Amino acid sequence: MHPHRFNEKARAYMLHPKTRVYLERFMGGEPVGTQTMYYFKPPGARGQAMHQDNFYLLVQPGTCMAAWTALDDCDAENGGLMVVPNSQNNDLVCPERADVSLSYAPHRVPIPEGQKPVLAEMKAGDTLFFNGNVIHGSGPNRSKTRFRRSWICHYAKGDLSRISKFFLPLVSMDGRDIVVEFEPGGGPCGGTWEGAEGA
Ligand SMILES: O=C(O)CCC(=O)C(=O)O
Repeated sequence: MHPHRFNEKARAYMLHPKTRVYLERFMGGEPVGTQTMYYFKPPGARGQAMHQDNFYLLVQPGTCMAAWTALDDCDAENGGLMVVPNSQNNDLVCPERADVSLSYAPHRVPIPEGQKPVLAEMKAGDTLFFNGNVIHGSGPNRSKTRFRRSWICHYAKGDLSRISKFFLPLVSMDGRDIVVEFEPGGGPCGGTWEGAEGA
C-alpha cells in the first residue's frame, strides 16, 4: 500500500517535521519518502516473517530506513515487532520460504549465528527507526481482543541513484514527487520479489 499517494493526511504524516529531524540525524543527509503502510493486524492475524527491507526497496547506494510507529501498545501477545540488534551492518541475506501459516509474506531471512531477535516492546505513539539491512519481523497476533496497528514509512537518503520501480515516484520532504532511475534486477539475490507482499 502507498496511502500517501491518495490521502493528504497520510502524506502529511510521511513528511512530518519531527520524523524528518531524526531521519536527517540517522542518515546524515536529506531524506526522501519511498513508501507508507498502515498495518492493521487484528486479533488472530498472521505476522510478517523476519526480513530486511532493502531486499524489497533495492535502494542504491546504501540502504533505506524505516520509521515504524506503534498505533497500539505492542508486546509479545499482540505480535509486537522483533528486531535483531546490530544487524544494521549485515549484508542482505537471500530469504528462504516462510511458514505462511504464521507469516502473510512468503520470505524469511535466517538469523545469522551469534545474533538473536529481541522484542521491541512499544507504547502507542512510539516510533522505532531502523535501516533497511536490519533483520526484523513479527509473529501472529495471539490476542483475542487487541489490534496491533502500526503506521510504517520508509525513506532513503535523497542522493540515491536507484530504487525498485514499485516505490516511484519518491516524495521530497517538501512534498514534491520525484523520480530516479529504477533498479531492473532483483538485487543481490537475483530474480524478483514480484508477487511477494510488502516490505
Ligand atoms: O510490523 C511488522 O510486523 C512488520 C512490518 C515490517 O516489517 C515492515 O514494515 O517492513
